[in-house]
Amino acid sequence: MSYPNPLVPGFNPDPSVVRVGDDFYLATSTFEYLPGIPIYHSRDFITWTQVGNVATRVGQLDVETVPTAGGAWAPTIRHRDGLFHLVITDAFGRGTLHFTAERAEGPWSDGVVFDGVDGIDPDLVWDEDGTAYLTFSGLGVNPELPTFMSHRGLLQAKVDLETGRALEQARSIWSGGGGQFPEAPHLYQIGDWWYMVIAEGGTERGHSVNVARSKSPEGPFEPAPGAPLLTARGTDRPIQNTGHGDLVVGPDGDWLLVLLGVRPRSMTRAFSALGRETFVTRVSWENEWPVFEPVQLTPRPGPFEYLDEFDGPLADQWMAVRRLPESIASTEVRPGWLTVRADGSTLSDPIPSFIGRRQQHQTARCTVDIDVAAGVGGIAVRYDERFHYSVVAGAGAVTARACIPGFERVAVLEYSGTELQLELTSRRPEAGSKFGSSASDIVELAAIIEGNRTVLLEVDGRYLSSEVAESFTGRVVGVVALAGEVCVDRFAYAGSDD
Ligand code: 6LW
Repeated sequence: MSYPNPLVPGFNPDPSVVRVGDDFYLATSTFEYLPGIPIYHSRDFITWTQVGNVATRVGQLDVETVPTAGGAWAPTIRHRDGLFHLVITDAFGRGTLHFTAERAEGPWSDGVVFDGVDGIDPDLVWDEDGTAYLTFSGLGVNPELPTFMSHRGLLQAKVDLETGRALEQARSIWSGGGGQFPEAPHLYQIGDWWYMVIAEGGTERGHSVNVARSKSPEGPFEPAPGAPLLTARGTDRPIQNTGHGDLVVGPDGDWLLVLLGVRPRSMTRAFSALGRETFVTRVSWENEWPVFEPVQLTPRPGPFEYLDEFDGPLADQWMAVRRLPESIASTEVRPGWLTVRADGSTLSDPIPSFIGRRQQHQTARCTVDIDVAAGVGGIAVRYDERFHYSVVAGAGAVTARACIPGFERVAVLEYSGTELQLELTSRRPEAGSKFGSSASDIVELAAIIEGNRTVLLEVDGRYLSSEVAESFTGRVVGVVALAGEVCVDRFAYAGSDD
């Protein structure tokens, strides 16, 4: 059987997966976005449906003030005695956290902060006696500690999950194979061994998977021969930056590794518009060591479409930045419409009046049918507060704006009506394009007024890519409000990877 790759497309890095009977649940990182930490469900490992989010309430994550690229980093999802457990670092926020839920769909608990755990990328595992071990990367992300931004390899402490207290001083258990940032540990008891799968080489082109094993969860750990065991570095594979994996036994009984990667367009200098996505690869065993197949590109056949008409509560896929979507958006104020309220912010602010969903395909067209009688707003694609493109209407004009740090391009079309369609398209650069051969995509910002389509701006997409923008996230496309209130009747998305 072959599985689709990307497995979960769009901004879905640091995947962790758990099998419960015949069901699989997968969680990914969301950084400064809320709701945080989506949970995807599958039975066949092919179709993945988002069934909820872990952080749906104020206070579960402290992302209101986190810097760009801070927030929810690198979950581990596990299941034991009828309870789901998810550990994660809220980087520059609450710290390393433990959430539980009876159903993966939620509700999830408020989260307990691990006391005495100074690092990122926590993994949770239990030994035969039920002792819980938290294994993590010793990268200090607490500015109040002297270890801030230092790296102390892979650390481990026994923990009390009730109180979140570390039961011992964290011990060093491995420093990896010499690559930058040994991180993302996951521990498993398989046969006679405890295996530790880690990432190293940094989450960019140097990324890789390494493994060590021991007879005890505490070590000593013996590194696998022939590291790195999986990497795309220096290759022309279409999926790059592969690493940060989690093992699971798939539906057919074979071992699989879910991991992150990017899909850059172009050659050595290449840009990945969608950010870090979730992929899968097969695992076999030789001499009691895992052997990972290179990650193959097998996108699902397109086109992929959805239409949100806002006839009920906001779908789980909608996210806002450093706040919950319901703090600015409602489908009840005007039933059947999405109303987004402005608060004086713009897309260049850390907390914009914006809610959006992941761009999941390398070619994508998004449109909103919008009513701007009571405000100014429109459609936007955001990587972070420094990198965003938008087209908004209201107050007598349609305005397209492309912002990257220190540069802003604006195009204005006079328009005094109130109902129109705004469109944002990401398309493959055609041969001989004025943007050159290494653009990730070309982004078009357009208005459709009474059937007439006007392209206001056409810009190089590479600035909103994983290689250029500062965040660890990916593209999020949605609705922005700049003044008053704007109402959206339909949000339509059509994407393809052809
Ligand atoms: C993640 C860590 C990493 O926690 O990026 O570069 C962080 N390394 O593994 C965010 O995805």
